[in-house]
Amino acid sequence: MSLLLIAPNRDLKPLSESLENIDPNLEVDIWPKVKNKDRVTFAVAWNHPKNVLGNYPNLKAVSSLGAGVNHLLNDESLPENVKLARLITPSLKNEMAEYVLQAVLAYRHHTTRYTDQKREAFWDKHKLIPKEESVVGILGFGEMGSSVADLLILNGYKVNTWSRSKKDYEGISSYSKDELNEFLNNTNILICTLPLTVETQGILDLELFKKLKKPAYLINAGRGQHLIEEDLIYAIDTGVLAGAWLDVFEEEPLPSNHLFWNRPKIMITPHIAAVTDSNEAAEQIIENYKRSLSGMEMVNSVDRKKGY
Ligand code: NDP
Ligand code: OXD
Repeated sequence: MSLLLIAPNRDLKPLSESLENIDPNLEVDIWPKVKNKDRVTFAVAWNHPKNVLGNYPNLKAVSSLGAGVNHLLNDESLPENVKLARLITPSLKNEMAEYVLQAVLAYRHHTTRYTDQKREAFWDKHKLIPKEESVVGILGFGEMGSSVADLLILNGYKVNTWSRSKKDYEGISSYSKDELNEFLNNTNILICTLPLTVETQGILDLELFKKLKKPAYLINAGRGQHLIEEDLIYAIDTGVLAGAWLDVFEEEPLPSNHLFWNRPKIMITPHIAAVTDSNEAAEQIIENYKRSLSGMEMVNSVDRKKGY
């Protein structure tokens, strides 16, 4: 039996070392070097080549190397009976919360504007965006969204959340799927931590931005395909949005000639909001590997029908 790691363009050495430290008897292959494909029963995948997972006839389960699973569900070669899981670790949740908090603070305190001014040796003051005009709305209240909410509540923000089902959670105003308009009308700073599914693809469009309370700002840490990119540019140019902070893009790496690079009101980070820690990941991978062999339900398993 062997465990296969497939993540081209990613250094998998720290993860394979962590796996070996926990279980020296584990047989680990790193794609594309696979000793015997019939022995592979479990795979860990991130941005894997299309349809490669169908090459392993005895595959029982696949874990994403991150929290998102859209790359796994898009693989048409993956048989229906293969179980899916994802990695959720304490550091992933903390990093996401801190990432979003810094974006909220940078927007309110004009940090990127001052960075631009420094480059030009230009002294100009801007009014802090008051907390009353900084009501936060989080699209998606799962592992990431709830971690973001906790830290923002701790920092004194009013927090609205939107999820498929309504939540009973202290310190937030929860809106369910059919209450999207009300949620938007009460939100200034919109944060996307949704999974990418057929239902959520393209959700961040001009019509949605127009429904936000003014001033309005967007932070997208979900997936690039949530956003209609040309709508964002139009919304910023016409004052519908004051700006945006983006970690994820339709095409990654973001092409060097992309319009976003030259927009001062758009902040760009290279998909680093929360990055899986190898040690934490290894423990969860081994746990799920063992569970998959014994037919037990995996930790952080994915509902293939729901798409997350
Ligand atoms: P979860 O599965 O824990 O939570 C998903 C949330 O979205 C749930 O609250 C769910 O509602 C809600 N949701 C899903 N579909 C809909 C819908 N159609 N309408 C309304 N609400 C919906 O996911 P995570 O929080 O763990 O992760 C979310 C995403 O964040 C990942 O899929 C990934 O794309 C992204 N991510 C990005 C990272 C980065 O570095 N940029 C790092 C980690 C994650 P309900 O609770 O009712 O089911
Ligand atoms: C993830 C990510 O899904 O890094 O974990 O985007």
